[in-house]
Amino acid sequence: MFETPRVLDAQGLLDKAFRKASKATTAKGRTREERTKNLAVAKIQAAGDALASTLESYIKGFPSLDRIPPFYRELIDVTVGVAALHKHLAAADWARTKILELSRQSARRVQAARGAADVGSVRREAFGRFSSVVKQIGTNLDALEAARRPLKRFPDLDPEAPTIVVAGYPNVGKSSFVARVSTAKPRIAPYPFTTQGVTVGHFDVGYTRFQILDTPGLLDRPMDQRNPMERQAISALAHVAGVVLFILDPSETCGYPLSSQMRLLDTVRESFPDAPVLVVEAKADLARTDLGRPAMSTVTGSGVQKVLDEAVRLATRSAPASAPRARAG
Ligand SMILES: Nc1nc2c(ncn2[C@@H]2O[C@H](COP(=O)(O)OP(=O)(O)OP(=O)(O)O)[C@@H](O)[C@H]2O)c(=O)[nH]1
Ligand SMILES: [Mg+2]
Repeated sequence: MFETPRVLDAQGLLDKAFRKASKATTAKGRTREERTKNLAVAKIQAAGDALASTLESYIKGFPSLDRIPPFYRELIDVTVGVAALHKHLAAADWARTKILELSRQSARRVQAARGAADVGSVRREAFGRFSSVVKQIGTNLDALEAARRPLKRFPDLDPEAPTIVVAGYPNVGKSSFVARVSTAKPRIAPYPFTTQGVTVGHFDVGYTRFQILDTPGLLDRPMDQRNPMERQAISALAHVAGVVLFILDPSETCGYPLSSQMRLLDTVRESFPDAPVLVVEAKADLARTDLGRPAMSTVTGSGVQKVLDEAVRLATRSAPASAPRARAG
């Protein structure tokens, strides 16, 4: 979703800047001294500008924290941490300003220097100060590089599109359903916590594009004990769900009793009273409760279309008769 450029570490950033500086090999001037000074200034500026512009590209590459939609803000909070990201970006900006200031100062000192040796030592000192500023933000640069990866994986959501959020216990068949009805190609595996973050798939009904969000499995436990993966699922439920498709696994082959799954369902209903919740039973080829809930099997395909149609109807909130019919893939 967010295309942030790769963030170099302190040494990588300095190498890049000093390489730029070493490319300046001649400078104009009437006298030999003028040429020596102008060349030193050119090298300092080349390094300083390279550092400042690279840092600026990092800062601009991250989403602006006060303008992003709540869902992304919360995703950042559960993955990287909004406060932490803010701190690291502020450090990068501090270094950028400091380097430009040092660059201007050093250029003035070069002009005031007397003799080639003096010019050389001013230039070396400028490079030394650049290094020390960049090294001071070394840990911030590393943190930004680490922050970039989860940001890149964030789902690309259309805020206008009707949205189905698929939720439930781990290993109940959420991804299997999403894979069956949409463009998404989530990983499916016979163990819990296969899905590690929120991903999005699409399908069309007539001319309407629907979004379907696959989420990591949720356990029935208090919010403060939830791991970052579960919190991603919760933020999807809180901020983007037009309808929640809650999947139960009555076969319990997911590894969790149905009673725990039902308790989670109660919590979801209480926590998100505004979103309609469609409760369905998965793995109907293995077991079902006969409690009148829609049942489906993503293995045989039975019931999948019906579940999707009902989710589409709730997501668009239109009358059943006029609801467009979805096509299960
Ligand atoms: N028999 C049967 N197995 C199913 C069905 N749907 C899913 N499975 C199996 O259940 C296991 C879990 O499926 P996933 O789709 O990965 O489940 P999930 O809910 O996305 O799991 P997490 O991402 O770990 O929360 C896999 O081994 C699937 O093949 C079904 O309808 N019938
Ligand atoms: Mg999954």
